Amino acid sequence: MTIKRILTAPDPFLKQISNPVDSVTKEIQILMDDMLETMYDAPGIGLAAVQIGVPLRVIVIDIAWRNEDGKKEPMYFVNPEIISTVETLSTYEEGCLSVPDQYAEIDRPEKCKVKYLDYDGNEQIMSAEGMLATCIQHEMDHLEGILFIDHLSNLKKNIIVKKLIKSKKSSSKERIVA
Ligand code: GNR
Ligand code: NI
Repeated sequence: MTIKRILTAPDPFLKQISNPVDSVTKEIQILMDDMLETMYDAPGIGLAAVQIGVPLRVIVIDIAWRNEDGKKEPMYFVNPEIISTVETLSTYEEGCLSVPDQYAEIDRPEKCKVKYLDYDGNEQIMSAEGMLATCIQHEMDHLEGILFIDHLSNLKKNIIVKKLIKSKKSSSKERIVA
């Protein structure tokens, strides 16, 4: 397994729409293994393939592993589709590995039902709520080229994007000095 570099905004690569996977081959399973290792290393609770430079409709999530017991419960979603949501919204403070060190409260449907292929290529339907529902929707957004900051006002979004550009510039200077 390999830890990959995570792309960060405003990289235009993150804006593309990811392509469906034909079938869950060994190659796709290796991609999912690498995504999971990259996510645990980051550390994060979810990752979309496009974040490591692969524009395919593949997501990994583990909302359990950062709890006290640290038990890993990885979930794999290939070609996920949200088939229903409830009208009630819930608010979570979201962050994103592609928007480092920035957080904002985002409203999303509190429950969703998602259809997908699992690690073995079998079709599954899962009902999600709470943090898992939020995370699934955050990752589904990545597949459409959408970041959580795209849900904010232009004013708030611009402030964050400027900070990201500034911190990218200073970290590239550090590399030259080093
Ligand atoms: O690690 C992550 N935490 C998180 C917190 C609240 C809502 C969504 C997330 S997903 C994020 C990892 C990430 O960027 N996935 O795309
Ligand atoms: Ni993200």
